[in-house]
Amino acid sequence: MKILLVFTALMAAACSKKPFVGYQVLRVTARDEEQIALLRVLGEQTELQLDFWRRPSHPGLPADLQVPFLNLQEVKTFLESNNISYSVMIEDVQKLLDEEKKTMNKSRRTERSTSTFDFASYHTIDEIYDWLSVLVADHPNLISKLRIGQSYEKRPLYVLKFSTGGSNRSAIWLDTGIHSREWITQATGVWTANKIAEEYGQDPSVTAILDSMDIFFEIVVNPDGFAFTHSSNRLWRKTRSINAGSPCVGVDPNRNWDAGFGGAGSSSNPCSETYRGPYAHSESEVKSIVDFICGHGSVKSVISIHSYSQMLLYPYGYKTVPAPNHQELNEVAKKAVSDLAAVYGTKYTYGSIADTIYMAGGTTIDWAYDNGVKYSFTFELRDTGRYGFLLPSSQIIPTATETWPALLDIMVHVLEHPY
Ligand code: 0X9
Ligand code: ZN
Repeated sequence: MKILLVFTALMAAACSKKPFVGYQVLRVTARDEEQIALLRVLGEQTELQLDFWRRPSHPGLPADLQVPFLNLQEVKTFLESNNISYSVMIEDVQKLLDEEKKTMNKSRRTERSTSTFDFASYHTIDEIYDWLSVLVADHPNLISKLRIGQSYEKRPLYVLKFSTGGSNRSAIWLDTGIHSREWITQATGVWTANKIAEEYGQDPSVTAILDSMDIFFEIVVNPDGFAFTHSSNRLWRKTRSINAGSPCVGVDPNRNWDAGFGGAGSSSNPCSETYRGPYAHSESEVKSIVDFICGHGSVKSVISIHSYSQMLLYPYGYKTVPAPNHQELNEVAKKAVSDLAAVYGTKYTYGSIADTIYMAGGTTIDWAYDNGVKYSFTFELRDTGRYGFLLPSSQIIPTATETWPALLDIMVHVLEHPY
């Protein structure tokens, strides 16, 4: 194993990609608050280079922990000596990365010969950005592309605008890819944008929505992080901004919003995966959306799409008190997850962020909600951890297909409840 490890590590280093040979993802289930506290302390040992794919929250709810090969023994011994139960969810992260690469190359070969976009495959930022132009060119009367700002590394931040006219109509905001490694979300974004375009004038709900409202859709919210997941580290989550005085790069863009900024579930340590940033809206990727939504003035719904865990969530994440229209949000979520499950039987849980997953300060939908957007939701797409962030591309179309009726339920509710 060790020789293979060194060999593959050298190979990967030659292509300047972070190798994950022998890295495992452990599913860890804490039985009480004391064990949860122990897991949190474990996660803070920077020298162990651990990465919670899913953070510990409530006793009995599993946390998923990625551990480098060289620290596996130490971590497993720690868990065993504290009687914390765990199982191995992913035996070798690199194996899944190799599979993913192989499938992508195969699709790229066929695409080159057919010049069509393969919705069933993962794509680079250049491929997605090129496709945005194609989509706009194919639907000039429905779709336009806005540039709402630029990323830290100066990539354009593009938003698709679906509109059938009017002036400053009420609007629905959708976003995918704020966490760059959640590849199923950008892929679902592409499929969904195409679906909206195809269904206008066909599906009565889509037609009714777009006959009176606009939809704005930012598919690659974190383009620097996304480019980095392709070039260097497939499991990069944060932005790519340089942190003054720290060797660690990036801010968690889902802790950077001005709603409970710096509160529970976020970190002040630039080396943490949940680093909130030096101040609220420090990240241009976040600030550009803030300015756009505030400048627009009539955004009635924000739907922000993440993975994984199969959940549909609503505010709050930074506090445990129920949102004023909690009951209404709960009913919408209930119908949405039931219509989602009706497609292939995929089960989602739903509720407020704080109740359902964990406390998190500075998230997108809490900011939207506190700024007057009554219908703020966030999805955690497939799966529940078998593949986690490395969901095979064979699941892109099924995931997007089942998510569609849930999205429509929310959008129809917004249409039918003007405010
Ligand atoms: O920690 C997060 O930011 C979210 N989980 S993720 O694995 N996608 O990073 C949970 C926070 C609340 N959920 C959403 N805003 N989707
Ligand atoms: Zn996320």
